[in-house]
Amino acid sequence: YQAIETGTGVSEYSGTVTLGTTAASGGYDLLDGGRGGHKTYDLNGGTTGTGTLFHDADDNWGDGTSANRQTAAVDAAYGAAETWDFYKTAFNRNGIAGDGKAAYSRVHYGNAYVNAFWSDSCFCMTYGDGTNNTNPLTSLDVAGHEMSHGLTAATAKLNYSRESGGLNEATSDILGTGVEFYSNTAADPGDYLIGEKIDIRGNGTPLRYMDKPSKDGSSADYWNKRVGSLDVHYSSGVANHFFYLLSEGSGAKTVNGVSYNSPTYDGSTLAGIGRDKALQIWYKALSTYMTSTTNYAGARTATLQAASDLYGASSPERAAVAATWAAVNVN
Ligand code: ASN
Ligand code: ZN
Ligand code: CA
Repeated sequence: YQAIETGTGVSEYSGTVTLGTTAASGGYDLLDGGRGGHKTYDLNGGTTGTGTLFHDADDNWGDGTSANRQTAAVDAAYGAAETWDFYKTAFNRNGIAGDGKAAYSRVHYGNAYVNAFWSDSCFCMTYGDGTNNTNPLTSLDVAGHEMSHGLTAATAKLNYSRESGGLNEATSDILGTGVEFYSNTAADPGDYLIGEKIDIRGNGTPLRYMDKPSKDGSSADYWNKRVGSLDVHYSSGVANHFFYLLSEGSGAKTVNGVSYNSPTYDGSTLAGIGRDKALQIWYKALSTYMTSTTNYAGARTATLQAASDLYGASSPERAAVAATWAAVNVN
């Protein structure tokens, strides 16, 4: 038994945060015993193994800049903790696999590596330092996205190609967004944008937009019979758009100071049922009805069934799910 200590971290993207740590060797390890024993490791430019577990003398971590190598670790550890807490609070789920066991995180992967990824083989997530090694891919929505690839692998096991791959990617965007709204810090309030903090495009624009996915220049707003031939990060647009519309409705709307304008394929006007219910429906569909080969038509069936289970077969929520799939041309 080791006591859970409370450290303080100055993150790059989420402000000053508290961190679960563990006393060790006259200082503290970045090991969160309160959330399954999640550990955060420094790969120090390496691309294999675990590098070294982050350790600190006084339990004050990072300084909010990428010049301090603890800063990316603060964001990664915070992201894993918030995602853990979101799964527990929203879904009563104990960790990715539901068994109370933590994944682990690795930061400072490679040199100026502009990506982050989940690996089922290590049950871990890994973050590059981004362009010039100054834009680590450790923002909260990205961490929640990567960790949620683990959740999908532990539940529906959606194949990472064709339409099921788009649904896999969208699930990570949807749950990563759920984490961001759950955390909702002043530094990073919840939004329906993906990667708005990491400047991956170098011009300040987000990686993806859920209200109108085609704003990224590549993603699909609506289903068509060729959507499965797109990269999975673009075919995800149909489900991301579904999630936005089901949550917030169509047309112009401002949430947490960000303005959206979401169109519909069929010209319908949708009111939205709220993000909390949309998350419940998606999670239940993912964990109960979707399988490795679920496509968009199957996702429609799965979410309709989930809405019936949660709210009733004649509920307005189930009717909203049907109307929202029609609004992204899934019938
Ligand atoms: N960051 C990417 C993702 O999570 C990595 C990949 O393309 N698999 O989707
Ligand atoms: Zn992904
Ligand atoms: Ca976001």
